[in-house]
Amino acid sequence: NKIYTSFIERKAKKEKAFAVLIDPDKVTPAGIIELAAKCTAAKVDYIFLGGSLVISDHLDECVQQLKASCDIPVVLFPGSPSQVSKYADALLYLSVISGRNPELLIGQHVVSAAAVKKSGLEVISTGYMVIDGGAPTTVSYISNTTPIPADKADIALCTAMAGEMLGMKVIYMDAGSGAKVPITESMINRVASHVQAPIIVGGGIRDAEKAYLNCKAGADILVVGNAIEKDLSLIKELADAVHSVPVNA
Ligand code: 1GP
Repeated sequence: NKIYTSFIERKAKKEKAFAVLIDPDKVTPAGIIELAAKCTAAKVDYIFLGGSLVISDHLDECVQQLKASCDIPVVLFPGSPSQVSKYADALLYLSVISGRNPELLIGQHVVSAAAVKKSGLEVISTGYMVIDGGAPTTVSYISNTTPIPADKADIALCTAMAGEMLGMKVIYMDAGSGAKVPITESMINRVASHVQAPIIVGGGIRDAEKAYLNCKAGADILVVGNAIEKDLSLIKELADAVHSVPVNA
């Protein structure tokens, strides 16, 4: 349980972590090498790999190439049960607890359980909560679920608490990739103040200031994908911002 243990150890020390999200459909082999070098230089803590629509079939190669190019742990963040690669370090085993789509709560897990088990991957049970990001995102459309309204912090809190009491080890609050409006600090703070599990936050974060504020509000792991695809120099800026959050915040 190396990766989950690292989440817990960091949280205990109140050290914030920065994760770069890579969509396997949007990277080339040369791009991976460049990205891995930039992530290493910026001291990125985790690389998350996945997307709502993975069309290509080179997930294994993508993971292997990342592993060959850097020492940063690669964590699968699958948009569908087919996004499993035994070469990764861990798998976020997502149940979409913000929604009421039984397929994404348990159905697809049953179908893919044997394959996931066989992969030997470290499996991290994750309560995945989609929060309204101001406009429909790919995740809200594809998951066929209604996101939690952005101003209903109590619904987010009770959803996260229920997930934690059901045994989920991590809570992922996501406004969806490319969200117009990222999750508010007040919602993050509300959830963080009553939930012990590490909290991952992502969706629509585009600058260092928002990254910093989200971590200060209670995010333990901050994820950025879209903005980095557009501007690789943001990797260092964002990582520095996340790592600069004081441990007594
Ligand atoms: C999406 O939380 C991630 O699932 C990251 O979102 O691509 O908008 O940074 P962005």
